[in-house]
Amino acid sequence: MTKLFLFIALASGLLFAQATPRLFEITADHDSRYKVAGRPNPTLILESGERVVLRITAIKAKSMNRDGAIHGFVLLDKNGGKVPGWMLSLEPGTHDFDLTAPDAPGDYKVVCNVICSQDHETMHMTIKVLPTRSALETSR
Ligand SMILES: [Cu+2]
Repeated sequence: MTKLFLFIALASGLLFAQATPRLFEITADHDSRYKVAGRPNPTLILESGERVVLRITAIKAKSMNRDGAIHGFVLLDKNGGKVPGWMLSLEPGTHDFDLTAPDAPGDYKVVCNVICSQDHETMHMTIKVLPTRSALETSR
């Protein structure tokens, strides 16, 4: 009886659990560049509203840090507005960040907001947000 109850609880838990978020490995590197594991360019392609985990390894660049952060990771929309929940302070080492992609499809830019070296101003990456598959299907 207890086992049956446990089975039902587990099965319904699985049904209602969200799909495991995709994991992306990113380096905020010593040369003031973002690098995405397995990709030639620092670009991520996400679906609108998708939950993701970014596993970011931050390695100190030449210059300063701010309150222990050696790089930043701030997502901006096409008007330069900061996307809520995407203002990360990167401390040395590897940390996981649970994030949700913006709902509005389009091209977003990640910038570093810690003056990490003389190359800080060019520390960028791109996040492309695509409409969800279900949205694509209903718009056909
Ligand atoms: Cu930086």
